[in-house]
Amino acid sequence: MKSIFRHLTTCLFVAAGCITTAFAQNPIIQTNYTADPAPLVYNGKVYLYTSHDEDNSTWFVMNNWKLYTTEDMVNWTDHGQVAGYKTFDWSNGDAWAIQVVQRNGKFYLYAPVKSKDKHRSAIGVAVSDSPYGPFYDPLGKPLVSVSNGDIDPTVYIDDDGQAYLYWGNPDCYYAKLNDDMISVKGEPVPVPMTEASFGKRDGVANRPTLYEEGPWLYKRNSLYYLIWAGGPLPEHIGYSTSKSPLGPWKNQGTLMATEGRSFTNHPGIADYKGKTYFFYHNGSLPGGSGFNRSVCVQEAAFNKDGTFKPMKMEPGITKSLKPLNPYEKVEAETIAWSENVKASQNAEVGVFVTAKKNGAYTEVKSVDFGKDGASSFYARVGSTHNGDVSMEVHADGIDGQLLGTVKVPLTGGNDRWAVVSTAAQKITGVHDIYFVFKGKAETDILFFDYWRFAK
Ligand code: FUB
Repeated sequence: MKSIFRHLTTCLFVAAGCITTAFAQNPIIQTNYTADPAPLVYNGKVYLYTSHDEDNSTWFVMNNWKLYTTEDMVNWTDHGQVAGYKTFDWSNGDAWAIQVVQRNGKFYLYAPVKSKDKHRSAIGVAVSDSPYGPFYDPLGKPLVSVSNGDIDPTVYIDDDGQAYLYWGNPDCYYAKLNDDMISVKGEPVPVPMTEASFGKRDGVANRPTLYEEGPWLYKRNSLYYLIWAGGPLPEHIGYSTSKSPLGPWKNQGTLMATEGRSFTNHPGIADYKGKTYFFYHNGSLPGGSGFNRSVCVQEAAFNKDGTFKPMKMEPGITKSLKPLNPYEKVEAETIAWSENVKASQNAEVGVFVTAKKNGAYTEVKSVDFGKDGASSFYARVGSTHNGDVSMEVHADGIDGQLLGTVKVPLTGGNDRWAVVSTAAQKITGVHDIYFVFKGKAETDILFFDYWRFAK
């Protein structure tokens, strides 16, 4: 039996016009509210950087950026916070939509944050030797600062090595980046806001076109795409194409119409293992709204002339691209789907998950036990409750075959952990695995850091 929430999620998508029998994988992160997805493909892995909407927000309360990775497009590993507005000494808030790009083994994080001096957003750049951070600010000041609308930077490095930075709301600007990626060539250039480039909007003097914000620059088969969030609110996703990264841009209409319980949307796109994936956000988690958003992904498809086939918000990707090995340590925060589980991090173990209530669970897809199967199961867990706290391991559903149950001891906090184990029921081949958390306490039933099976 699948849970009510999961059925509801699927029904939302059905109500939105997509009839499907597949169970939802969207939104792909359920353990925190995330927005403004910015994928980066590097060394065979998708690195997905996101904004982070604080719980119960009634405004864009966003302090840091999070990183999730996958190699199979269904199980996402939470790497916690990789940077925040405090990365920039000159900022005092508003960690809004970022993009990270890689050049010559260094990672450049372009970020709009509020400038203490200007009392408005400006765009900074932070650098790291690793996609996981830590990122530092090499400039100690904004990279660009031209207007009140300096948000939503996107960077594309063209085949000839020239990097382009686009950003802005309601005006859109571009600048060429120097090879150092932390300085611009010349002055930023405003993109002409014409009907031919971005469609027509009536009645708003400073927004004559549909372009609102959130540009994402992308190239495919020599065609450049500027994908953007379009107005009026609630936003849709529109896009424009050009034969040059500097335009002129040709409006190509709507890529994704308005839907999904958030008045903003924000595009990100990545080519991975022969497919093109389109990332966006909506408010589809429980408690979701325009300020409590969640990132989603689905495959993009193109017409022969290079235009996108328009998309609706769909349940997402259900088929894993690569089986997961249960005989190596797997982080508890590697998750395909979960309910009533939050992810957090501390100095002791890094990122871990907390089961918020009895019956909370996480699911990991396509776990390959091989021909022989496992004989035992190990997990690092902890709890602040005495007695009757346990974690059940099921195959193929929260009520599927019970592979084992581990008792979770009172360790006294999420900075104190115990490795527990149990004999495992034999299972062979590929299965979806569910960790179901049981306990009588009202909240914070248990903490879970990692797991593995042994043969
Ligand atoms: O996340 C804050 C703002 O909302 C972003 O800058 C916009 O693109 C919209 O998603």
